[in-house]
Amino acid sequence: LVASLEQVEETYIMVKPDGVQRGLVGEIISRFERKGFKLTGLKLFQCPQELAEEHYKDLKSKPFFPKLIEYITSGPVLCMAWEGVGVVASARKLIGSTNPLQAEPGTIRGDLAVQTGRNVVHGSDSPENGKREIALWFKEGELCQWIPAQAPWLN
Ligand code: RTP
Repeated sequence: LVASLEQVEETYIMVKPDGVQRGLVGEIISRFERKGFKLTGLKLFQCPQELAEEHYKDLKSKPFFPKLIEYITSGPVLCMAWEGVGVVASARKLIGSTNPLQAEPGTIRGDLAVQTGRNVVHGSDSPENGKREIALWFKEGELCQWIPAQAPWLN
């Protein structure tokens, strides 16, 4: 009942190349799955330069932008779309602060990372950006709307 009164949102979560290389894909998927969100898209993908630049276009003027693009395109990423009530802010909490040294223990970055430039995972920062980023990284046929048979409270 509570859930039906709140807004169902979508967020784009991405395991960055360092997370894939370190074998953290399963661990990171598990955290969102166990929390109770619904996976609606999943793929391993080598990100082209243009897509990385579009995704991070708001950071274009930052001094670290070229290094960021180099990092994100350095190897495959795991692209995910997740759906649920309050999923955007909740996923950001599960991920933790941008600088992993400031991220709380128990968060993904707090538990698994050290450097800002190698912070293993991305999560959309607003419902609008969640929609924008899912549309940017996935084709329509790659997303799957489904009703979990054993967990109708997730619908
Ligand atoms: P994300 O988009 O990846 O979830 O990260 P965020 O919102 O926590 O952080 P944002 O400020 O949007 O930065 C995006 C990504 O750029 C890299 N970064 N490097 N000073 C630096 O070297 C620096 N600052 C940011 C990080 O990979 C960050 O996640």
